Amino acid sequence: MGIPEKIKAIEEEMARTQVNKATNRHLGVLKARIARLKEQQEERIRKSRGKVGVGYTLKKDGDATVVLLGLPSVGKSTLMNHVTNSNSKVGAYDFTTVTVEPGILNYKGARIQVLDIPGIIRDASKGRGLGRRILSATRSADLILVMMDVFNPGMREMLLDEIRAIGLRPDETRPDIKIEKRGSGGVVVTDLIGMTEMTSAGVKDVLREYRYHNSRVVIREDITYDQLLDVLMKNRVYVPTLTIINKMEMVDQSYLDELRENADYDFIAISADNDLNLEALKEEIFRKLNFIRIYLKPKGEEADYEEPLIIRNGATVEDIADKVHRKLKKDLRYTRIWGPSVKFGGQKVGLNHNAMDEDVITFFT
Ligand SMILES: Nc1nc2c(ncn2[C@@H]2O[C@H](COP(=O)(O)OP(=O)(O)OP(=O)(O)O)[C@@H](O)[C@H]2O)c(=O)[nH]1
Ligand SMILES: [Mg+2]
Repeated sequence: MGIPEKIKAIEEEMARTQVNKATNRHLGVLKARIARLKEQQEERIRKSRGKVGVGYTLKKDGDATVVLLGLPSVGKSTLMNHVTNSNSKVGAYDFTTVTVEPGILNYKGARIQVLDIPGIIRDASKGRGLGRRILSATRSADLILVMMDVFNPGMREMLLDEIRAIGLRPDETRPDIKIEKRGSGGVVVTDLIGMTEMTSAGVKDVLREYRYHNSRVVIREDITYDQLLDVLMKNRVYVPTLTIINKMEMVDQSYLDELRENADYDFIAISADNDLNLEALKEEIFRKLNFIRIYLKPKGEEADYEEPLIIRNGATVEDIADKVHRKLKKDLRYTRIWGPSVKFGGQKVGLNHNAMDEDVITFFT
Protein backbone atom coordinates (compact mmCIF):
# COMPACT_ATOMS: atom_id res chain seq x y z
CA MET A 1 0.00 0.00 0.00
CA GLY A 2 1.35 3.43 -0.92
CA ILE A 3 1.27 6.41 1.43
CA PRO A 4 -1.91 8.01 -0.03
CA GLU A 5 -3.81 4.71 0.37
CA LYS A 6 -2.57 4.32 3.93
CA ILE A 7 -3.72 7.85 4.75
CA LYS A 8 -7.08 7.18 3.16
CA ALA A 9 -7.55 3.95 5.12
CA ILE A 10 -6.84 5.72 8.42
CA GLU A 11 -9.12 8.60 7.50
CA GLU A 12 -11.90 6.10 6.81
CA GLU A 13 -11.33 4.47 10.15
CA MET A 14 -11.51 7.89 11.81
CA ALA A 15 -14.76 8.66 10.04
CA ARG A 16 -16.24 5.42 11.37
CA THR A 17 -15.15 6.19 14.93
CA GLN A 18 -17.53 8.11 17.13
CA VAL A 19 -15.93 10.98 18.98
CA ASN A 20 -16.26 10.66 22.74
CA LYS A 21 -14.12 10.48 25.84
CA ALA A 22 -13.46 6.77 25.36
CA THR A 23 -12.34 7.05 21.72
CA ASN A 24 -10.33 10.27 21.99
CA ARG A 25 -7.15 8.38 22.81
CA HIS A 26 -7.51 6.11 19.80
CA LEU A 27 -8.34 9.05 17.53
CA GLY A 28 -5.24 10.83 18.81
CA VAL A 29 -3.09 7.90 17.72
CA LEU A 30 -4.75 7.78 14.30
CA LYS A 31 -4.12 11.51 13.86
CA ALA A 32 -0.50 10.97 14.79
CA ARG A 33 -0.17 8.21 12.18
CA ILE A 34 -1.64 10.44 9.48
CA ALA A 35 0.63 13.30 10.48
CA ARG A 36 3.69 11.05 10.20
CA LEU A 37 2.62 9.68 6.84
CA LYS A 38 2.05 13.19 5.53
CA GLU A 39 5.51 14.18 6.68
CA GLN A 40 6.99 11.23 4.83
CA GLN A 41 4.99 12.17 1.75
CA GLU A 42 6.28 15.75 1.86
CA GLU A 43 9.80 14.49 2.33
CA ARG A 44 9.51 12.32 -0.79
CA ILE A 45 8.11 15.17 -2.86
CA ARG A 46 10.95 17.40 -1.69
CA LYS A 47 13.56 14.79 -2.61
CA SER A 48 12.08 13.93 -5.99
CA ARG A 49 11.97 17.58 -6.97
CA GLY A 50 15.49 18.29 -5.94
CA LYS A 51 16.26 21.95 -5.61
CA VAL A 52 13.82 23.17 -8.25
CA GLY A 53 10.26 23.80 -7.20
CA VAL A 54 10.94 23.81 -3.51
CA GLY A 55 8.92 26.42 -1.60
CA TYR A 56 9.29 29.99 -2.67
CA THR A 57 12.24 31.47 -0.90
CA LEU A 58 12.64 35.19 -0.99
CA LYS A 59 15.24 36.85 1.13
CA LYS A 60 13.75 38.38 4.23
CA ASP A 61 14.40 42.09 4.39
CA GLY A 62 13.52 44.91 6.76
CA ASP A 63 12.42 44.72 10.39
CA ALA A 64 9.49 42.38 9.71
CA THR A 65 7.71 40.73 6.79
CA VAL A 66 4.00 40.94 6.02
CA VAL A 67 2.31 38.97 3.25
CA LEU A 68 -0.84 39.93 1.33
CA LEU A 69 -3.14 36.93 1.12
CA GLY A 70 -6.36 37.13 -0.88
CA LEU A 71 -8.45 35.94 -3.80
CA PRO A 72 -7.50 37.24 -7.25
CA SER A 73 -8.51 40.84 -8.03
CA VAL A 74 -9.32 41.99 -4.49
CA GLY A 75 -6.72 44.76 -4.87
CA LYS A 76 -3.57 43.34 -3.27
CA SER A 77 -1.21 44.87 -5.82
CA THR A 78 -3.06 48.18 -5.73
CA LEU A 79 -2.61 48.32 -1.96
CA MET A 80 1.01 47.30 -2.31
CA ASN A 81 1.65 50.17 -4.72
CA HIS A 82 -0.07 52.69 -2.45
CA VAL A 83 1.81 51.83 0.75
CA THR A 84 5.26 50.76 -0.47
CA ASN A 85 7.92 51.95 -2.87
CA SER A 86 7.20 49.17 -5.33
CA ASN A 87 5.29 49.02 -8.56
CA SER A 88 3.39 45.78 -8.85
CA LYS A 89 1.24 45.17 -11.93
CA VAL A 90 -2.48 45.95 -11.49
CA GLY A 91 -5.19 44.60 -13.78
CA ALA A 92 -8.96 44.21 -14.01
CA TYR A 93 -8.54 40.47 -14.56
CA ASP A 94 -7.61 37.55 -12.26
CA PHE A 95 -4.01 36.40 -11.78
CA THR A 96 -2.49 39.69 -12.83
CA THR A 97 0.32 39.07 -10.37
CA VAL A 98 2.15 35.85 -11.23
CA THR A 99 5.04 35.82 -8.82
CA VAL A 100 6.05 37.16 -5.40
CA GLU A 101 6.68 40.91 -5.54
CA PRO A 102 8.52 42.50 -2.61
CA GLY A 103 8.25 46.11 -1.47
CA ILE A 104 9.17 48.17 1.58
CA LEU A 105 6.75 50.12 3.76
CA ASN A 106 8.47 52.75 5.90
CA TYR A 107 6.44 53.64 8.95
CA LYS A 108 7.45 55.24 12.27
CA GLY A 109 11.07 54.29 11.79
CA ALA A 110 10.31 50.67 10.92
CA ARG A 111 11.14 49.15 7.54
CA ILE A 112 8.44 46.61 6.86
CA GLN A 113 8.84 44.20 3.98
CA VAL A 114 5.54 43.61 2.17
CA LEU A 115 5.14 40.64 -0.16
CA ASP A 116 2.47 40.88 -2.84
CA ILE A 117 1.62 37.39 -4.06
CA PRO A 118 -0.71 36.05 -6.77
CA GLY A 119 -4.35 35.49 -5.89
CA ILE A 120 -5.09 32.39 -3.87
CA ILE A 121 -8.09 30.19 -4.72
CA ARG A 122 -9.60 27.19 -2.98
CA ASP A 123 -7.26 24.16 -3.06
CA ALA A 124 -4.22 26.26 -3.91
CA SER A 125 -2.52 24.14 -1.23
CA LYS A 126 -3.17 21.12 -3.48
CA GLY A 127 -1.68 22.87 -6.47
CA ARG A 128 -4.67 24.71 -7.95
CA GLY A 129 -4.22 28.15 -9.49
CA LEU A 130 -0.64 29.30 -9.24
CA GLY A 131 -0.35 26.80 -6.48
CA ARG A 132 1.49 25.68 -3.51
CA ARG A 133 4.87 27.14 -4.26
CA ILE A 134 3.40 30.64 -4.16
CA LEU A 135 1.37 29.88 -1.07
CA SER A 136 4.55 28.85 0.71
CA ALA A 137 5.71 32.50 0.61
CA THR A 138 3.32 33.00 3.52
CA ARG A 139 5.61 30.88 5.70
CA SER A 140 8.05 33.75 6.03
CA ALA A 141 5.36 36.15 7.30
CA ASP A 142 5.46 37.83 10.69
CA LEU A 143 1.92 39.03 9.96
CA ILE A 144 -0.54 37.95 7.29
CA LEU A 145 -2.87 40.53 5.79
CA VAL A 146 -5.99 38.58 4.85
CA MET A 147 -7.53 40.70 2.14
CA MET A 148 -11.03 40.56 0.69
CA ASP A 149 -13.17 43.06 -1.14
CA VAL A 150 -16.68 44.17 -0.25
CA PHE A 151 -18.09 41.68 -2.76
CA ASN A 152 -16.62 38.56 -1.14
CA PRO A 153 -16.33 39.12 2.60
CA GLY A 154 -17.08 35.45 3.26
CA MET A 155 -13.85 34.02 1.89
CA ARG A 156 -11.76 34.47 4.99
CA GLU A 157 -12.03 30.91 6.33
CA MET A 158 -11.20 29.43 2.93
CA LEU A 159 -8.04 31.54 2.76
CA LEU A 160 -7.04 30.55 6.27
CA ASP A 161 -7.70 26.88 5.49
CA GLU A 162 -5.32 27.06 2.54
CA ILE A 163 -2.46 28.30 4.69
CA ARG A 164 -3.36 25.86 7.46
CA ALA A 165 -2.97 23.08 4.91
CA ILE A 166 0.69 24.00 4.42
CA GLY A 167 1.45 24.09 8.16
CA LEU A 168 0.64 27.66 9.21
CA ARG A 169 -1.39 28.21 12.34
CA PRO A 170 -2.99 31.63 11.90
CA ASP A 171 -3.88 33.46 15.13
CA GLU A 172 -2.78 30.54 17.29
CA THR A 173 0.08 30.53 19.74
CA ARG A 174 2.40 27.59 20.22
CA PRO A 175 0.95 25.48 23.03
CA ASP A 176 2.90 25.45 26.27
CA ILE A 177 4.44 21.99 25.99
CA LYS A 178 7.94 20.95 26.96
CA ILE A 179 9.39 17.67 25.76
CA GLU A 180 12.78 16.61 27.12
CA LYS A 181 14.40 13.60 25.52
CA ARG A 182 16.09 11.34 28.05
CA GLY A 183 18.34 8.31 27.89
CA SER A 184 15.97 5.93 29.60
CA GLY A 185 12.88 5.71 31.78
CA GLY A 186 10.21 5.54 29.08
CA VAL A 187 7.72 8.32 28.42
CA VAL A 188 6.78 10.24 31.54
CA VAL A 189 3.86 12.64 31.33
CA THR A 190 3.33 14.99 34.26
CA ASP A 191 -0.25 14.92 35.51
CA LEU A 192 -2.75 16.34 33.10
CA ILE A 193 -5.26 18.16 35.26
CA GLY A 194 -8.46 19.52 33.80
CA MET A 195 -7.84 18.29 30.26
CA THR A 196 -10.91 18.08 28.06
CA GLU A 197 -9.65 15.79 25.33
CA MET A 198 -6.28 14.33 26.27
CA THR A 199 -5.23 11.80 28.89
CA SER A 200 -1.71 10.86 30.01
CA ALA A 201 -2.11 7.44 28.39
CA GLY A 202 -3.18 9.03 25.10
CA VAL A 203 -0.26 11.45 25.13
CA LYS A 204 2.09 8.51 25.69
CA ASP A 205 0.59 6.63 22.73
CA VAL A 206 0.96 9.64 20.46
CA LEU A 207 4.55 10.24 21.54
CA ARG A 208 5.40 6.62 20.85
CA GLU A 209 4.01 7.00 17.32
CA TYR A 210 6.45 9.86 17.02
CA ARG A 211 9.34 7.69 18.23
CA TYR A 212 9.74 9.50 21.51
CA HIS A 213 10.50 6.48 23.67
CA ASN A 214 12.30 8.09 26.55
CA SER A 215 11.16 11.56 27.36
CA ARG A 216 9.59 13.76 29.98
CA VAL A 217 6.58 15.77 28.88
CA VAL A 218 5.17 18.78 30.68
CA ILE A 219 1.88 20.19 29.39
CA ARG A 220 0.56 23.30 31.08
CA GLU A 221 -2.52 24.06 28.98
CA ASP A 222 -5.76 22.36 28.09
CA ILE A 223 -4.97 21.46 24.49
CA THR A 224 -6.14 18.96 21.89
CA TYR A 225 -4.29 16.07 20.21
CA ASP A 226 -4.12 18.21 17.06
CA GLN A 227 -2.28 20.90 19.00
CA LEU A 228 0.08 18.33 20.50
CA LEU A 229 0.83 17.00 17.02
CA ASP A 230 1.55 20.52 15.80
CA VAL A 231 4.31 20.77 18.38
CA LEU A 232 5.71 17.35 17.44
CA MET A 233 5.72 18.27 13.73
CA LYS A 234 8.11 21.19 14.37
CA ASN A 235 7.54 22.91 10.99
CA ARG A 236 4.44 24.73 12.17
CA VAL A 237 4.37 28.50 11.80
CA TYR A 238 2.29 30.41 14.36
CA VAL A 239 1.40 33.75 12.82
CA PRO A 240 -1.02 36.60 13.59
CA THR A 241 -3.39 37.95 10.95
CA LEU A 242 -5.08 41.25 10.15
CA THR A 243 -8.20 41.27 7.98
CA ILE A 244 -8.75 43.97 5.37
CA ILE A 245 -11.90 44.67 3.38
CA ASN A 246 -11.04 46.65 0.26
CA LYS A 247 -13.07 48.71 -2.22
CA MET A 248 -15.12 50.26 0.59
CA GLU A 249 -16.02 53.25 -1.60
CA MET A 250 -18.21 50.89 -3.66
CA VAL A 251 -20.71 50.46 -0.81
CA ASP A 252 -22.40 52.74 1.69
CA GLN A 253 -21.73 52.92 5.40
CA SER A 254 -24.80 50.86 6.35
CA TYR A 255 -23.46 47.91 4.31
CA LEU A 256 -20.19 48.05 6.24
CA ASP A 257 -22.01 48.39 9.56
CA GLU A 258 -24.05 45.32 8.79
CA LEU A 259 -20.98 43.40 7.69
CA ARG A 260 -19.24 44.30 10.93
CA GLU A 261 -22.23 43.09 12.91
CA ASN A 262 -22.47 39.76 11.12
CA ALA A 263 -18.82 38.88 10.55
CA ASP A 264 -17.17 36.65 13.14
CA TYR A 265 -13.91 38.54 12.68
CA ASP A 266 -12.64 42.10 13.06
CA PHE A 267 -11.57 43.97 9.97
CA ILE A 268 -10.34 47.29 8.76
CA ALA A 269 -12.18 48.72 5.76
CA ILE A 270 -10.11 50.55 3.16
CA SER A 271 -10.08 51.72 -0.41
CA ALA A 272 -6.61 51.06 -1.75
CA ASP A 273 -7.34 52.85 -4.99
CA ASN A 274 -8.71 55.98 -3.27
CA ASP A 275 -6.30 56.02 -0.32
CA LEU A 276 -9.09 55.67 2.22
CA ASN A 277 -8.01 54.51 5.70
CA LEU A 278 -4.50 53.61 4.57
CA GLU A 279 -2.88 55.55 7.43
CA ALA A 280 -5.05 53.69 9.92
CA LEU A 281 -4.08 50.43 8.22
CA LYS A 282 -0.36 51.23 8.49
CA GLU A 283 -0.80 52.02 12.18
CA GLU A 284 -2.61 48.73 12.74
CA ILE A 285 0.11 46.78 10.90
CA PHE A 286 2.74 48.50 13.04
CA ARG A 287 0.80 47.73 16.23
CA LYS A 288 0.19 44.09 15.28
CA LEU A 289 3.88 43.55 14.59
CA ASN A 290 4.68 44.40 18.19
CA PHE A 291 7.73 46.53 17.61
CA ILE A 292 9.79 47.90 20.46
CA ARG A 293 12.23 50.83 20.45
CA ILE A 294 15.77 50.37 21.69
CA TYR A 295 18.01 53.38 22.30
CA LEU A 296 21.67 52.72 21.67
CA LYS A 297 24.07 54.42 24.04
CA PRO A 298 27.69 54.35 22.88
CA LYS A 299 30.11 53.87 25.78
CA GLY A 300 30.60 57.16 27.69
CA GLU A 301 28.11 59.07 25.53
CA GLU A 302 24.45 60.05 25.58
CA ALA A 303 21.86 57.62 24.28
CA ASP A 304 20.45 58.28 20.82
CA TYR A 305 16.78 59.03 21.50
CA GLU A 306 16.21 60.42 18.00
CA GLU A 307 16.65 57.26 15.99
CA PRO A 308 15.77 54.20 18.02
CA LEU A 309 16.59 50.77 16.74
CA ILE A 310 13.29 49.07 15.85
CA ILE A 311 12.96 45.40 16.62
CA ARG A 312 10.17 42.90 17.32
CA ASN A 313 9.00 42.36 20.88
CA GLY A 314 10.67 39.28 22.32
CA ALA A 315 14.05 40.15 20.80
CA THR A 316 17.10 39.26 22.85
CA VAL A 317 20.32 41.17 23.42
CA GLU A 318 21.84 38.84 20.84
CA ASP A 319 19.21 39.81 18.23
CA ILE A 320 19.93 43.48 18.90
CA ALA A 321 23.69 43.01 18.65
CA ASP A 322 23.24 41.20 15.32
CA LYS A 323 21.10 44.03 14.07
CA VAL A 324 23.59 46.72 15.04
CA HIS A 325 26.42 44.90 13.33
CA ARG A 326 26.86 41.40 12.04
CA LYS A 327 30.28 41.09 13.68
CA LEU A 328 29.54 42.89 16.94
CA LYS A 329 28.89 39.68 18.88
CA LYS A 330 32.37 38.41 18.16
CA ASP A 331 34.04 41.31 19.97
CA LEU A 332 31.39 41.71 22.65
CA ARG A 333 32.64 41.53 26.24
CA TYR A 334 29.43 42.45 28.04
CA THR A 335 26.23 44.48 27.77
CA ARG A 336 24.51 46.92 30.11
CA ILE A 337 20.87 47.99 30.04
CA TRP A 338 19.00 50.89 31.62
CA GLY A 339 15.22 50.67 31.41
CA PRO A 340 12.09 48.58 31.81
CA SER A 341 13.69 45.16 31.26
CA VAL A 342 16.14 45.37 34.17
CA LYS A 343 15.90 45.73 37.94
CA PHE A 344 18.42 48.57 38.22
CA GLY A 345 19.99 50.99 35.74
CA GLY A 346 23.18 49.77 34.12
CA GLN A 347 22.53 46.14 34.91
CA LYS A 348 24.80 43.64 33.17
CA VAL A 349 22.80 41.27 31.01
CA GLY A 350 23.52 38.12 29.02
CA LEU A 351 22.97 37.47 25.33
CA ASN A 352 19.61 35.79 25.89
CA HIS A 353 18.15 38.59 28.01
CA ASN A 354 14.83 39.83 26.57
CA ALA A 355 14.81 43.54 25.86
CA MET A 356 11.74 45.73 26.37
CA ASP A 357 10.34 48.85 24.74
CA GLU A 358 12.51 51.93 25.48
CA ASP A 359 15.47 50.06 26.93
CA VAL A 360 18.78 51.92 26.68
CA ILE A 361 21.63 49.61 25.83
CA THR A 362 25.42 49.82 25.75
CA PHE A 363 27.63 47.17 24.19
CA PHE A 364 31.14 46.94 25.62
CA THR A 365 33.61 45.53 23.13
N1 LIG B 1 -13.33 50.16 -6.83
C1 LIG B 1 -12.10 49.80 -6.45
N2 LIG B 1 -11.35 49.06 -7.24
C2 LIG B 1 -10.12 48.71 -6.82
C3 LIG B 1 -9.63 49.12 -5.56
N3 LIG B 1 -8.39 48.61 -5.41
C4 LIG B 1 -8.13 47.92 -6.56
N4 LIG B 1 -9.16 47.98 -7.40
C5 LIG B 1 -9.27 47.39 -8.75
O1 LIG B 1 -9.40 45.97 -8.65
C6 LIG B 1 -8.77 45.36 -9.77
C7 LIG B 1 -7.74 44.34 -9.30
O2 LIG B 1 -6.70 45.02 -8.65
P1 LIG B 1 -5.29 44.35 -8.37
O3 LIG B 1 -4.57 45.27 -7.45
O4 LIG B 1 -4.62 43.97 -9.63
O5 LIG B 1 -5.79 43.05 -7.60
P2 LIG B 1 -4.90 41.81 -7.06
O6 LIG B 1 -5.55 41.38 -5.81
O7 LIG B 1 -3.47 42.17 -7.00
O8 LIG B 1 -5.17 40.72 -8.20
P3 LIG B 1 -4.27 39.44 -8.63
O9 LIG B 1 -2.85 39.91 -8.79
O10 LIG B 1 -4.87 39.01 -9.91
O11 LIG B 1 -4.43 38.43 -7.55
C8 LIG B 1 -8.14 46.48 -10.60
O12 LIG B 1 -9.01 46.81 -11.64
C9 LIG B 1 -8.04 47.62 -9.58
O13 LIG B 1 -8.06 48.87 -10.20
C10 LIG B 1 -10.46 49.93 -4.73
O14 LIG B 1 -10.10 50.35 -3.62
N5 LIG B 1 -11.69 50.25 -5.22
MG1 LIG C 1 -1.88 41.38 -7.94
